Amino acid sequence: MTETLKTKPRVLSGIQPSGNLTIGNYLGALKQWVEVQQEYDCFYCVVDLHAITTPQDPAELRQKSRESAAIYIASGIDPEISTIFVQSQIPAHSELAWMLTCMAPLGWLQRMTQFKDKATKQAQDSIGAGLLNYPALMAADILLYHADLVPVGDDQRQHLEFTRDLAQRFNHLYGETFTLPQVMTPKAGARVMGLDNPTAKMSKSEDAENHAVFLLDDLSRARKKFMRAVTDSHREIRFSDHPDRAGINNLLTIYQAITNESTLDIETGFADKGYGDLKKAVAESVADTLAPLQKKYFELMDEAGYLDSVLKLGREKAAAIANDTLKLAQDRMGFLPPS
Ligand code: AQP
Repeated sequence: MTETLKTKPRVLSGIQPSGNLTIGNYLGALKQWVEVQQEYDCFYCVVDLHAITTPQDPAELRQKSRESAAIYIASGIDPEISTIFVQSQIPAHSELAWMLTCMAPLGWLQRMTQFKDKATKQAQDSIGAGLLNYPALMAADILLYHADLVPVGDDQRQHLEFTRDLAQRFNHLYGETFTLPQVMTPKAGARVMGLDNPTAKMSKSEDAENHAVFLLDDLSRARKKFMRAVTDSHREIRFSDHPDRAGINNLLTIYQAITNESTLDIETGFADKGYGDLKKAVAESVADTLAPLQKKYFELMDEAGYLDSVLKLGREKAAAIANDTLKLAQDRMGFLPPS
C-alpha cells in the first residue's frame, strides 16, 4: 500500500476554480500551503469536480482552472517541491467518491453547514445532488493520498470531521485502508468575512461589488474596497467577538494574518488612530502581498507551455498514488479485478 512508501508525512488540499480567488482563499488556505511545503510531501489540486456542484460556464471553468493553478505557483507553491494537479484529470477521485458516497449516511450529509448554506441560495428544484454529496468527494480527494494533514480555512473543518468518520467506517467494515487526516487552520485568517457584510464569510462566488478582494484585483481597486469596508459607529480599534464589532474585527484579523504581528502589538499600534488609518494600513499590507503575487502570475501566464508542463508532471505523480489506493479500496470492497 502506498502509505508505506511515504518519505515524509503528506498534505492534501484544494481550491474550487468556481470564480476569482479571494484573499479569504489566500489567508485561509494558500498561505498555509506555502508554509508547510518544506516539511511535508504536498499535493495541491484544482478541484474542478467540486466547482460543478454549482452551475459553471464551461469556457470559464477551463479558464479559471488554469488561472487557479498559476495562482498557486504565484503565491509561492514551488512545483519542484509540491505536486500541483487538476482533480478531474485523475478519474480515481470520481471513482472513490462514488464508493464513499454509497457508504455515507444521508443524515451526515444533510447536517453539513456548507450544504445548508449553499442550498438556501438556490431554488429547491435546481439544487444538484452533487452539492449534497460534495463531502464524499472531498473525502476521496484526501484519502486517495493517505494525507496526514489538510490545511484549510475554518469553513472546511466540518468536512474534515466527516472525512475522518467515513474513513473510520470504511476501515472498520473492510479492514485498515485509509489514513485518518488531521485538519490544520491558520491562527489568524481562518475565516475572512465579506467587506460589505462582515457577518458572512468572504466567498468568491458572491456577486456584490464590495464583498471580496480578489487576488488579481487591480491594486487601486483593492485599496478602494478596503476604504469602503463596513465598520461601526464605535471608535476603539480592538479585536472583538461582539457581532457589532465584526467589521473592525475582520479588518484587524486580515491585518494580523498578513503581518503576523501579535494582538497586543496591533492594538497598541492603533490605540490613538482612527478607522480610516486602520483601513489604509490593511489596504497597504494586502497590496504589498498582492503586488509580487500578481507580477509572478502574469509572468507565468506569458510563459508558453510552462503551466501545462507543471500540470502534466503533477497529474502523473498524483495518479500513481491515487490509482494504487483506489485499487486497494476496490479490492477491499470486493470488486472483481480485470483479468
Ligand atoms: N473567507 C474565507 N476565509 C478563510 N478561508 C477561506 N476559504 C474560502 N473562503 C475563505 C478557504 O479556501 C479554501 C478553498 O475554498 P473553496 O474554494 O474550495 O471552497 P469555499 O470554502 O466554498 O470557498 P469560497 O470562496 O466560498 O468558494 P465558493 O464561493 O465557490 O463557494 C478552503 O480551504 C477554504 O476553507
